[in-house]
Amino acid sequence: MAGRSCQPGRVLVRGACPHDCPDTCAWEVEVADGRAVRLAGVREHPFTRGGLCAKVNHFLERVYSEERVLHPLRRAGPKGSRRFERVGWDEAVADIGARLRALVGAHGGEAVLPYSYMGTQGLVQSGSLDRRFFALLGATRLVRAICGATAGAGQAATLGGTMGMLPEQLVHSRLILLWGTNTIVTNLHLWPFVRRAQEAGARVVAIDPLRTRTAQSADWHVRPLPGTDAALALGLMHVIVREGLHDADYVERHTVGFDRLCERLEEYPPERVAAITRVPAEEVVELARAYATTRPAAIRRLIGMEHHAHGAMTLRTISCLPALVGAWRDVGGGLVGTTAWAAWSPLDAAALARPELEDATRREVNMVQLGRALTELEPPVRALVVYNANPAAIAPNQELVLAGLRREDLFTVVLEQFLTDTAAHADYVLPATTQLEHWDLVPSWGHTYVTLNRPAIEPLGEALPNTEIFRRLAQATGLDRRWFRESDEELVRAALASGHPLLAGVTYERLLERGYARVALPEDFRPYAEGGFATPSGKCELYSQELAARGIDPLPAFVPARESPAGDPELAARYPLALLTAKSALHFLNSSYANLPRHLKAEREPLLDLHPTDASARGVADGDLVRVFNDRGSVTLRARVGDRVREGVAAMPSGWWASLSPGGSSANALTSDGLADWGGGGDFHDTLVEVELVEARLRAVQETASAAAGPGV
Ligand SMILES: Nc1nc2c(c(=O)[nH]1)N[C@H]1C(S)=C(S)[C@@H](COP(=O)(O)OP(=O)(O)OC[C@H]3O[C@@H](n4cnc5c(=O)[nH]c(N)nc54)[C@H](O)[C@@H]3O)O[C@H]1N2
Ligand SMILES: Nc1nc2c(c(=O)[nH]1)N[C@H]1C(S)=C(S)[C@@H](COP(=O)(O)OP(=O)(O)OC[C@H]3O[C@@H](n4cnc5c(=O)[nH]c(N)nc54)[C@H](O)[C@@H]3O)O[C@H]1N2
Ligand SMILES: [Mo]
Repeated sequence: MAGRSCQPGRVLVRGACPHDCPDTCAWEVEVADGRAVRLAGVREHPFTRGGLCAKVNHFLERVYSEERVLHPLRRAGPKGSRRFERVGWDEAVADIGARLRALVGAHGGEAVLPYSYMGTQGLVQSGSLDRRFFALLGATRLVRAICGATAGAGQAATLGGTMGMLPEQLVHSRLILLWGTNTIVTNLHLWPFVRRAQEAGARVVAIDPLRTRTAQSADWHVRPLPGTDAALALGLMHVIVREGLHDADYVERHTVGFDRLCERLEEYPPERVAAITRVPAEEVVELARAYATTRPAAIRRLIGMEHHAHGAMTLRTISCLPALVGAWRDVGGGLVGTTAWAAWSPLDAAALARPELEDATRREVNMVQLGRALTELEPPVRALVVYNANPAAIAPNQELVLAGLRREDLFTVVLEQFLTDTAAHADYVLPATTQLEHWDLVPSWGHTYVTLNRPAIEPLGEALPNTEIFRRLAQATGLDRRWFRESDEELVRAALASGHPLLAGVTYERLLERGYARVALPEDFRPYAEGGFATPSGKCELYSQELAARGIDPLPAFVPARESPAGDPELAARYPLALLTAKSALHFLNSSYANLPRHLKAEREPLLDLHPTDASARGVADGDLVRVFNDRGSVTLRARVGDRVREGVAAMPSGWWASLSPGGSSANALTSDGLADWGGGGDFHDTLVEVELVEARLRAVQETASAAAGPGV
C-alpha cells in the first residue's frame, strides 16, 4: 500500500478506474489514517486529464456505502426475498466447496456455469484465477460476447482486425461521424478531442435514431431507423461512386471486390435508402458528398449499433467507407472503434487465465442467453457462480433470467460488492473488494494507456478480492493448488511480460512510478495509409471470400432484423414501435450505481421517450403513466413526449434494477435475447413493443390545479 506522501500521515496512491468504459481514467487516492479521504483524476494523464465523471466523482461514496456487502451471507428465505444470515468465511467456503464437489461428482463439471463480465476491467480480478478455477472444474464455458465482439467481428471481416486510427487523432479530423455512439454520456473523455476539432472548424455529425446529448451538441444529426445503418452506408457508397467521388487510386491499390461492390450499390439509390432508413434522400446525398470531399474524415463507432440481428454486417459495411474515399491516408482519417488491439491484446491475458487448462470440448453458453441456459438447457445447469456482473438487470429477456434465478434447485453463489438483483437470488453472497482495496492492471479499449491499480486501503469488513475468493474456493473444492499460488502482484507482472513490441515502454517499474504508460505507437500512426490490412488478401475486403466460405453474403448488405417492422410485419402489427434501451443514464454505469441514493436521485426516474405522433395515437401525453409491453414482459413508467425519438421509435434507459424501478421491472424485461449474425453478441436493440396509457397523471393534476386556481389563471 506504499504510495507517495503529501502531508504527514497522508499518502497518495495511484490507481485506475475499473469500470467497463472506454475511458479508463487514471486516479489518485489520498489516504489518511487508513481511510481514503479524496479521490481525483490524475491531471497530467494525457488522455483523461484529471477529469472523472458524474459516476466516479463519487467513487468513495460507493466504497464506503452502507449498502456494501461486507460479510459472507447465506440465504435465509425464498430466492429473491433478500433475507440472508451472516456466516463466517470458513463455513461459507467449506459448504460451497462441498456442494460444488458433490454436484460435479454426480453430474459432471458442466453442471456448473460461471457468469462474469467486466464489472471490473482489471485483468487480475476479471480473468485470472477465476478462469483457472472453472477450467479445472470442467465447467460449462461462458461465451463473454455481450459487448464489442459483434462490432469487432464485423469490422474484422472488412479490415482484418479492429486496428484503426487513434482516438486522439480526432483533433485533426475535419469531419467526424459519431456513428451510433453517445460520446458525451458513454465516452466523456473523448469529447474534448471532438470539441477541439469542432472549434477548429470540423463538422460533427451524430448518426443515431435518438436525439442524445451528443446529437444535441453535434452540428448535424442524422436519424436512421434502428438497425438500418447498413442501408445508409450503402446509400452513401452509391452516391460516392455514382458521382465519382471515390479515391480510385486507393481503391485500386488497397481493396478487393470494387466491381462487385458497385453491382451491389446499384440496389441502394438514395430513394430506396430513404424508404428503408427514413433519412431523406437529399440528406443521404449531402452526407455522402460531405464524407467524400472533406479531409481528414473520421468515423467513430462504439457499441450501440452492434446489438442488432445484423450488427456484424452493419459494422462490416460501414468499415468499407474509409477505404472507398481514401480516408486512411490522413492522420485524423479512417475509423476508430475499440483500441483494445493496442492497449489490451498485447498484455499476456493467457498467462493469467491459462486457457490451456480448459477442455475445449466442454459445452458453451452465450452470456446473452442466460435465461434460456437456466430454464431450457439439458442437462441442466445446477450451480451458477456470478461475479463482476449483474445479469438480473443487464441480460436481455429479464423475466426468463429471473425465472432461472428463482429455481430452487439451482445453487447460486454471487461475488459482489452490493446486494444486486442477481445477488438477491443467491444461496451465498461473498463480499468482494472494490478497486481501492485490491491490485490490478487495467487495460483500455478507448485509449492507448495501460494503468496500474495499487490498493489504497485495507479491504473493508471481511471483503476479499475475487482472486483470493477463488483461491479459497479452489482449496475447498479440492483443485490442484499449484494454479492458485501466485499473488495478485505477481499476476500483474505476468500480464506485462508478454514481450509484445507495443509494450516496449510499459514496464512494471514505470507503472509503479507514474501509474500509467502509453503503448509504443507514433502519434501520427496511420494503420492503413499504405494498405497492409490483416485480411486474407492483405487488402480492404469490399468482397470477402472468407464470408462467402462461411455461407454469409460476401458483399456489404442490408438485411432487416427478424424483430423489426420489415422483418416480421405480423409481429409489428401487434407491437409497432422499435424500442431502444441504450445507456442514456449519465449517472449509472450499466447497472452499477443504480442502487446508490445520489445516483438514483440524479436520474430521478426512468422515462419512456415517445414521439408526439405515436403518443397522441395512443392518447398519451407528456408525463402520463404508460405500460410498455410485448410477449416477453412489460414495464410501467412515465412517458416523455417530444422529439428525442423519431416516429416509430420508443426509448428508455438501461441499467435500472427492476427491484428499484417504479413499476418493478426494467428495460431488459422487454428485450430480445437473440444473437447477432456473427461475433456472438446480442440483438437486444431489435425489440418491438406496444405502449398503452395507464394513468393520465399530469393532466389529472393540471385539471385539479386549474380548477382550484379558478378562472383567469
Ligand atoms: N454513463 C455511462 N457510460 C458508459 C456506460 C454506461 O452504462 N453509462 N457503459 C459503458 C459500456 S459497457 C459501453 S459498451 C459503452 C457503449 O458506448 P456507446 O456505444 O456510445 O453507447 P450505447 O448507449 O450502447 O449506444 C450508443 C448509441 O447507439 C444508438 N443506437 C442503437 N441502435 C442503433 C442503430 O441501429 N443505429 C444507430 N446509428 N445508432 C444506434 C443508441 O441510440 C445510442 O445512443 O459505454 C460505456 N460508458
Ligand atoms: N438493454 C440493454 N442491456 C444491456 C446494454 C444496453 O445498452 N441495453 N448494454 C450491454 C453491455 S454493452 C454490457 S457491457 C453489459 C454490462 O453488464 P455487467 O457487466 O453485468 O455490468 P454491471 O451492471 O455494471 O454489473 C457489474 C457488477 O460487477 C460488480 N463488481 C464490480 N467490481 C467487482 C469486483 O471487483 N468483484 C466482484 N465480484 N464484483 C464486482 C458491480 O458491483 C456490479 O454489480 O450490459 C449489457 N446489457
Ligand atoms: Mo459494454
